[in-house]
Amino acid sequence: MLRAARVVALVAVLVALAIAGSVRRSAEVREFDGAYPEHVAESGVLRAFTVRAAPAEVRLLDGRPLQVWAYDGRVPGPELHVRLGDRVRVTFTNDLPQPTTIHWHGVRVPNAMDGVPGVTQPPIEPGETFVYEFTPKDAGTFWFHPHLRSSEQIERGLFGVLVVEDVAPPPWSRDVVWVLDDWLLTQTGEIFPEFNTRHDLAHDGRWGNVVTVNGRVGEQLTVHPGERLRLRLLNVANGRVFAPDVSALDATVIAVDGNYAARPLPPAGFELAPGNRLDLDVTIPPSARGRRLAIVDRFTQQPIPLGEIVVADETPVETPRFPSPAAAHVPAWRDGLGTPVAAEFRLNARAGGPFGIEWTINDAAFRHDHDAHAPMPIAARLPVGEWSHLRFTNESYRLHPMHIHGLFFKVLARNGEPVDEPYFRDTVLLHAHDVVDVGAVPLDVGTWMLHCHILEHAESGMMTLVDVR
Ligand SMILES: [Cu+2]
Repeated sequence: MLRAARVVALVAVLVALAIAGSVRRSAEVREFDGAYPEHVAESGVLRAFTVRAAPAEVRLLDGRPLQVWAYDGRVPGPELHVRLGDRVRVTFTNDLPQPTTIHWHGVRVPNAMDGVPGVTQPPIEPGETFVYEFTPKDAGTFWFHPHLRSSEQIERGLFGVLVVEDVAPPPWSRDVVWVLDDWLLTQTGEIFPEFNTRHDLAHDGRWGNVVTVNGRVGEQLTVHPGERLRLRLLNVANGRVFAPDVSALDATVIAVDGNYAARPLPPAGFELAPGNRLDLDVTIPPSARGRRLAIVDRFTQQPIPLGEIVVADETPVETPRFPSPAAAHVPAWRDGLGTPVAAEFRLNARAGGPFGIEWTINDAAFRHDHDAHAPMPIAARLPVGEWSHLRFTNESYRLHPMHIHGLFFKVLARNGEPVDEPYFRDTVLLHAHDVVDVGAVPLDVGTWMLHCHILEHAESGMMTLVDVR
C-alpha cells in the first residue's frame, strides 16, 4: 500500500514538473505567436533567374577599371526583386577558378538550399551549375554571397541583393538599395592579393582603404523634394562596421536584418556590422529643395562620407501618405532572460591552424577549406517551435558580428543588462568582452551554421552548427 502511494506521489511530481516545463516553454512561444511565420502563402508565381560567377573587369570606385570576381559581370551583383510568396529559382553557374556556393543571407530557405559546403551541399566546382530553389517566407532586404573561401570571394566582389517585396508594398516614390563596402587596394589600385593575413586575423578582419556605396566612391542619389523613399542599407564588407549618421534626413528605421520592427525607430545609434541590414523610411521635406543631404559613417574616429542625397531644385512633388509598415508583432520576452541558458557560445582565439591564428567557438575551430575531411561540429541542438535562450560570450578583445542561419533571434540583454530591441536580428555585433543573451523560437528544421561574419574570423575557424529538430 505504502509502496503504491509512493509511486502515485512520484508520478504526480513528474506530471507537475512536466506541466511546469511546458508552461515555462510555452509562455515565450505563446508570446511569439503572430511573429514571423512558419509557412508562407505561395503566390503561384515562379521567378527564374540565371546567375554566373566569373572574373570580370568593371569600372568601380572612381571609375578606373578594376579586376574583380563578379556575379553577372557587375559589382554589386544583380538585385533580384521578388514578391512575398513567389518561388525563386536561381540557376547558378560557377566560372570562377575556385569552387564556390551561394548562401542566401537571412532568408529562411530549406536547409538543402542554404549553400553551406560540406553541410548542405558539396562545393560547386569550376564549370558546374547548381539550381537554388526556395520560396522566401519573409519580406525584406536580404543578400547572397559565397560561403566557401568567403574572405577572398566576397572581397573580390561576389555579392548580390535579394529584395522580397511585401504582397502589397507601401507606395514609396522610390525603393533604393545602398550596398556599403570597403576595398583594400594596393598602391597601383589593384585588390590587395593576400587574404587571411596574420594582421587581419589578429584584428577585426580585413578593413579596406576605400569605402564605397554600390561600388562607387561618393554615391549620389538625386530625388525630387517631397519624395518619400525606402532606403535599404546593407553591409557586405569583410570586417568593417558602419555607424551611418543619417541625421541630415527625416528618417526612421523600419526594418532590421530583413524583418519589420514593431514600431518606427530613431536611426541614431544603430551599428551596421558585416551582414546587417537597416531599412529606412525617408521623407525629403519640400524645404530641402536644392540641398545636398550627406550620409556619413561615424564608426571610426575619422568620419567617412558615404553618399549624398541630392534634392533637385524644383517644385516639390506630393509626399506619399501611408502608415509606417513598422508594425510587426515582436515578442517582448521580458521573462526570457530568467530562463535557463540552452547553449552558450564562447568566442576566443589561439595560436595554431593553417593561418597561424585560429578563432574558436567553445574552444573548437572549423574551416570549410582545410577541415573538409571531418564533419563540422554541432555546438547546440535546439527544439523546433520551442523557446531557446542562447548566450554569446566574447572572451576576446575583438569584434564579432555573430550570425545564425535559418532563424531570427532577439537580443534580451547585453552584459547582463536587459535591453528591449523591438525587432529580430540574424546578426548581432559583440564588442570586446561583451556577453549578449538572445532568445529564439526556431521554426525551420535543419542543420544551420552559426559563425562570425568577420570573414577572416570565420575562415580561420569561427564557425559551428546548430541543429534544429
Ligand atoms: Cu569574429
